[in-house]
Amino acid sequence: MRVLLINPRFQLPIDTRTTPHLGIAYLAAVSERRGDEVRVFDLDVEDVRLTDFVREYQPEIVGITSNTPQVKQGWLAAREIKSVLDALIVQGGPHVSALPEESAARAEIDIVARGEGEETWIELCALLERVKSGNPKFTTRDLFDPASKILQGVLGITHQTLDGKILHSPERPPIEDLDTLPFPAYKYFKMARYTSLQPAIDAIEMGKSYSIMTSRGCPYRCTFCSQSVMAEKWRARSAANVVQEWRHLIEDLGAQEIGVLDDSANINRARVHELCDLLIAEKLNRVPWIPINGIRANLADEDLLRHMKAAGCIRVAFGVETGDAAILKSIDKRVTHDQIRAAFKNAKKVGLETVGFFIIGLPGDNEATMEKTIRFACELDPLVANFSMLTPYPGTQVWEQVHRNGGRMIVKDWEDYVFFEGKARYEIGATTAELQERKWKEAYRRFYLRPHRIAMTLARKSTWQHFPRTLRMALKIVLPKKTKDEVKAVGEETPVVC
Ligand code: B12
Ligand code: SF4
Repeated sequence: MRVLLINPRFQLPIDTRTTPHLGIAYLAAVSERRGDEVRVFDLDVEDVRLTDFVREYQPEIVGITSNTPQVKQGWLAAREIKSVLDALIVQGGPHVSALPEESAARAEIDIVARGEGEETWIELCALLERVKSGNPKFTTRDLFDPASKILQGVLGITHQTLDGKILHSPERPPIEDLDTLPFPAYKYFKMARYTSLQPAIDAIEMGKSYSIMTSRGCPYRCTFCSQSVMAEKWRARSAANVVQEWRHLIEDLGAQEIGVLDDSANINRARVHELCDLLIAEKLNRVPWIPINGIRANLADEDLLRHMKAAGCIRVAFGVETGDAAILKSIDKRVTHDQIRAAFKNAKKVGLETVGFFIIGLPGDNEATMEKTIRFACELDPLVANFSMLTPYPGTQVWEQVHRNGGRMIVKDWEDYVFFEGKARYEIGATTAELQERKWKEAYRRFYLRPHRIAMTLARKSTWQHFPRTLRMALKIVLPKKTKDEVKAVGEETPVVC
């Protein structure tokens, strides 16, 4: 089977980084293992037209990934492909998992794959191959004839039949043993065209950066987090399997920094200790790594952090979210401010750099609670404080709150569901757009323009090594807010947020 996997175009207006898409890399790997011919087309880095590529390659099945800001570009890519040939188009990813009917109802999308995708994807590839093989006159329409039972039994999909009915098959259970998955197939990506995931490397500009995911899922259900559209069950790869991939990234692919993408890597501390032991024993701790999305503060004790540091980790992030105890409770973060204080203190004590993620504009936020968030950020004083204005994503509890309790979305276009700076995305009650925008700006100014922070920034080697970026960051803090279009034009950068 000729398989094509697409990452639709979507460069963040605030961010010029591009990284290979791990979900696509996994789908490529399972297709390769099935014996398919595979191509990856990442519209963020390609310089040929999609239609030209498709005309030449003639894919039989196309998989398109989509988070919320990408979904419209995903539909556009699908339309372009359908204008050239009749390939089966499958759309997957967080956005369509939250709103499967929206995509399934579109003429250019044949099937929506909900949730974790590897098993659904290879099942669809195998099914298509089987149906096509005995039938030279096959068209993709044949699959959607209401009388045909071809798609029956494929778990985790949504599609529209020819008579206009949208059908959802039952959920697919999450993959139990993640060690059975092949390693992500980066060989299908034009690696030289990607930037580093985040500037973890002090000495090498645009060093080679790779990602790894050592566990999937999250047992927590924070009300603002899109993790809720994916499997709740937390599953981890064995330390040995992770280290094997780690070695492959460093020794075969030349990784100079590694981003650990787990939602909550430290749910099982014993596993992290085991992983650290192996990284040290196998001398893989020479390459810096960062758990970029943060680890759980309530599970980050001094011992664990010290071990992580010895194993090559250079920086840890914690989702702090708010300085107000009642809001912290209301977002179901299941952590206390004292646990967060202890985590930052311990991380600094063992010599790790720290990042704090803070949210301005959670439901219930007002001037006083936002003030507490800014003060708490200053008290914790991480190396990087990242303040984002809340974006309610479909499928999250805050999305429901906004739509049920008289909130108002300010952004209307899926493409605007990004953390572009300076503009509130929604308002509800006392959490007005004006207040969010004012306090967000104030948060950055007050955090970074304290005298010891200015001195610290000037003293850091990386400030001067990445001077253009540092300057852009500094301007973000001191200049008046830009419109979205102006931000898009500038291509400003921000610390990692996801
Ligand atoms: C790393 C990461 C980033 C990185 C890199 C993105 C990249 N190129 O991969 C950076 C920092 C750049 C980033 C940016 C953003 N991110 Co981000 N990011 C992540 C993170 C932490 C890991 C992604 C990942 O690799 N997952 C592992 C792989 C295996 O999973 P996957 O990609 O989802 O793919 C699986 C399934 O979704 C499915 N699947 C996906 N596509 C397809 C296609 C087909 C055909 C099939 C069959 C199946 C399928 O199968 C795959 C394998 O199981 C996720 C959280 C998470 N746990 O996934 C958030 C997450 C994807 N990000 C999110 C968001 C909101 C963003 C931003 C919009 C934030 C912003 N700054 O404004 C931007 C958008 C950037 C963009 N260009 O589109 C949300 C998405 C919510 C939504 N409704 O779309 C998530 C879910 C975080 C969260 N919990 O809220 N992100
Ligand atoms: S914010 Fe973190 S801990 Fe909370 S649900 Fe999302 S991934 Fe899990």
